[in-house]
Amino acid sequence: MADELNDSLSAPGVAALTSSAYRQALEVIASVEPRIAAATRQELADQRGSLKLIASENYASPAVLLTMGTWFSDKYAEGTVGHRFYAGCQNVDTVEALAAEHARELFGAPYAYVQPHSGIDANLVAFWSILAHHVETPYLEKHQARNVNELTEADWEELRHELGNQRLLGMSLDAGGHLTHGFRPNISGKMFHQQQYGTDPETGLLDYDAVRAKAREFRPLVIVAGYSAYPRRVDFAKMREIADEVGATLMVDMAHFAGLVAGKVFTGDEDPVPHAHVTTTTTHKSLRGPRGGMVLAQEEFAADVDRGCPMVLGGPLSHVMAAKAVALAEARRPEFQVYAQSVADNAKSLAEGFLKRDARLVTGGTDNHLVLLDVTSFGLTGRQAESALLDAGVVTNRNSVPADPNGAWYTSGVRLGTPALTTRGFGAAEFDMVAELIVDVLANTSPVGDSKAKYVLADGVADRTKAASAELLDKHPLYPGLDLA
Ligand code: DSN
Repeated sequence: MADELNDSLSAPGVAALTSSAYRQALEVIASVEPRIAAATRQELADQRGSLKLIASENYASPAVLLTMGTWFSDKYAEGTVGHRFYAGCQNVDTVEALAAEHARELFGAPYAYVQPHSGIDANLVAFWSILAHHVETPYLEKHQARNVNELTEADWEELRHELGNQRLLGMSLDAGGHLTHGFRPNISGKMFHQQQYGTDPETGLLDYDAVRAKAREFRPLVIVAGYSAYPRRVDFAKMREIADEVGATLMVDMAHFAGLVAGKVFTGDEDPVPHAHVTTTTTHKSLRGPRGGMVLAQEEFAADVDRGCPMVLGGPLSHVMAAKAVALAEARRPEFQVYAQSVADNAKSLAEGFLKRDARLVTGGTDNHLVLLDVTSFGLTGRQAESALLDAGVVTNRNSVPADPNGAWYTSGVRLGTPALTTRGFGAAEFDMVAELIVDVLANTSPVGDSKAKYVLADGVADRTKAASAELLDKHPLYPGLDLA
């Protein structure tokens, strides 16, 4: 059972200490703004009482959460370890160096940059460091300039034009890619000439020959691999081979599956870190850390990645870097590997639970932490399914399926992930029951007229789902022993 987080919280003394810490913290907060204290209590109650299946969410340990609430929040520390633009950063240096060391050791990465505040920040740092590496640095060298301030206005205009005319090839949003992988409305789709690769229309699987053909034709500077809603593993060795063949830099965004990499579920060709030139991630999804981002890089990109601040970032969030260090230390424990394997095993059980009840899954299954349920077989849009499930206490998010006829707002799918409930200790049998509850809700939901949003959930279904969920949730309480009363 992968509930080591709950076990450690229930250890003698720890639950009492955590309860006392939070009770007192909430009293202090209530003395200034009681409504925030009340909302904080309510959020815990809501999270405890619902089936959280959002694939990008998790529950961080109390040690991680408590680390974020300190005076490190008050410190400015622009720059890098030992090289800051502000005085008095010796303790921030300790924190940042430790977080980076844990990240390097955990992922076997030559270099780790732990300052990005989020996933999009991490991707922006990666994009600009790749541009700096391939475009800006040679340009400066050609003009014998140390930085852009030493260029003439005309040179700078030319460099700006070159920086803004590079090509990026990423996975399309409806195939499971992310907004930041070249989606037109996102800055990544505006700062690069972008093209997208999709998945095979029959199988829904990545077709490496098609990616190779597109790369040969388009000759991108950057190929982005990684996904937010693709329920399968990726062969990163093959993606690197394609990148090398066309002289591109391979950037992998492992935000969703970093926990599976850290937990050694994805190894060899499925581990992006040794294959990518630059790897980005968030720290709060399957990795189970604080909300934030991180960039890992091969040595040749380290100096450029290190310029994240001031290139695209402001002052680092030192309190969050401290919490990253704590979370990464947790992920280096052997129990984390047990957790990560359970996340993948549970996703398989969830998928099988759907398939045996005749529900339709994109790609026909999963081999990572998520399942993409095509809800059109229930006669619903993703929006209707998401809302009906929420009425029944099941928290999910609607998601496009490949070539989605309902577009990115209404969608035709619901994405479900196992990281959060696995942290609570749910196992394969419980995930089979979760599939049963979801199929029951969707089978009892009907669209209203032609609306893509309105629906009716049959009487009694929400109540019976909540009652059945409550039994599962009570068996695996969130933060057991944490008592705010
Ligand atoms: N919002 C995240 C997700 O849900 O996948 C990605 O940015």
